[in-house]
Amino acid sequence: MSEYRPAGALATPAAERGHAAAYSSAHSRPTANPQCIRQKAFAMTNTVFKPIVYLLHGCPFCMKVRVFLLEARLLDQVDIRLVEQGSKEKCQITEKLAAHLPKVGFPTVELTPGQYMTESDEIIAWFAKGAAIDIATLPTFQDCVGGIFKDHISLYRENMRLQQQAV
Ligand SMILES: N[C@@H](CCC(=O)N[C@@H](CS)C(=O)NCC(=O)O)C(=O)O
Repeated sequence: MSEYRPAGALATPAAERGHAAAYSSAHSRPTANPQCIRQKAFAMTNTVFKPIVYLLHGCPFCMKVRVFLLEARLLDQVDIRLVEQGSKEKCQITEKLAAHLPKVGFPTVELTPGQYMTESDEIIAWFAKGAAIDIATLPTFQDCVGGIFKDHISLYRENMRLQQQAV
């Protein structure tokens, strides 16, 4: 499993970014000059992939991940895709994720292109490790996990059990 590195750590050094930007404005048309081709490839391969975080509205496990990202100040390092239960978008995303996962669930994160992780606690641990954050030092997250999320999750599980008994 590759490690998460905050986007700032992955970004191209400023001097190189400037070089790439200068190149793209000065050489917007294709050219056969090998030096230009090398520079163009450099510019194209240095885009930063933001992990894609798939969340389901109202899901307590998804909210736990979101509160962690918020308090850890990592929200701008990820691309959040929030879907509604029963929506067409949820069906499309579930279909897309099913090609990569034995069982689709929310939250799910595409960590790097084609590499997926489910399970809220593992997702949180992966981001925390990559950003060198000790989750014990996040008071709002800890308060939620020990309080409202715990209650919400046990109600959610009880509701699921009751629904299964009813069929
Ligand atoms: N153990 C998982 C539980 C995740 C879970 O049960 N998510 C529910 C939503 S709250 C889910 O994905 N249900 C399937 C669905 O709605 O399609 C975690 O911690 O991430």
